Amino acid sequence: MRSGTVAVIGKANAGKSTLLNVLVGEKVAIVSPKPQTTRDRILCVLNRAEGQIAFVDTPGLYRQRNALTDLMMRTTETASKDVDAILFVHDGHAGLREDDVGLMKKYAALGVPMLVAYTKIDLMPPEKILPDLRALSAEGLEVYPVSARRGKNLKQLEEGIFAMLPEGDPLYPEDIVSDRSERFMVAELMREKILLKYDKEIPHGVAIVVNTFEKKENGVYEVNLDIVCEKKNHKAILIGKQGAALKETASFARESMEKFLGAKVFLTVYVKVREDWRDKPSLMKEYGYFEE
Ligand SMILES: Nc1nc2c(ncn2[C@@H]2O[C@H](COP(=O)(O)OP(=O)(O)OP(=O)(O)O)[C@@H](O)[C@H]2O)c(=O)[nH]1
Ligand SMILES: [Mg+2]
Repeated sequence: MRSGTVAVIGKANAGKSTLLNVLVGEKVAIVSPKPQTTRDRILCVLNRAEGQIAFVDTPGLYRQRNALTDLMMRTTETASKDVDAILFVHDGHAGLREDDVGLMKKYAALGVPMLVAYTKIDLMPPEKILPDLRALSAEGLEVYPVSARRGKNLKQLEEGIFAMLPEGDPLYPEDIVSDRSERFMVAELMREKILLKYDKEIPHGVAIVVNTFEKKENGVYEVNLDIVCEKKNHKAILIGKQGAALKETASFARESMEKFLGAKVFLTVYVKVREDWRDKPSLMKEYGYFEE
């Protein structure tokens, strides 16, 4: 058997979390069309007859802009160390630039085996894909063209990853899919719906604080959470006219939580303002963003 840990690295919005959700067959990380969706490292585990892959999803590589993104980049740097292999995810549809290749080579030089998942090929005509694959191979990179959305070439990718891992027994119990709690996922699902529903800086300036997460005797989950935003005018937009926007977003989130938990959810949500919390380490810590 082979087993080991694999850091999943790539630019923001490349499709890392989507690929992991599809590979492990469960929603372990939220996904959105906006960059900077993932803020924490998330461990998720894939068990096969060949062995076990423990993936570490990471925040996408992104220009630093505040204390939060700075912490996110450090999280990714740390996650790329002390692993058995790196899976570099590249969004093929976004094009292949010199700095993309530079970034791949930087991680390939870290001294652990690496392969490139060239993803979103479902959005591309084959004549666009082939030259990129050739260019990457010419740089000495091992590359797999895949589509998480269409489930294309994932088996080959998996085999490629197993081939990089050392012989050994599984590192994690086989019934564990992710190291994150239900409470964490519920907060993340709320954040995911905010990423999908609101524009510009609003979702990036949101943190979720879960005040209550409790399963009642009748099987219903009682969830009470705060949406913390960083500006007064963001609060007004989040709530909307007579609370309509918030009501819609919360009900969208509740449906997702119910699907995830497999039970009814009674959700109450409040919006709070904490001016520029993303630049205040003490508030960041309060909201769960700190160095482990
Ligand atoms: N068409 C298509 N879209 C994809 C595919 N994989 C991901 N996407 C979309 O790409 C967007 C970004 O996906 P994520 O999985 O959130 O990307 P990420 O790399 O985790 O992003 P960060 O967490 O922000 O770094 C979402 O809108 C996904 O639906 C794919 O294989 N095909
Ligand atoms: Mg992600």
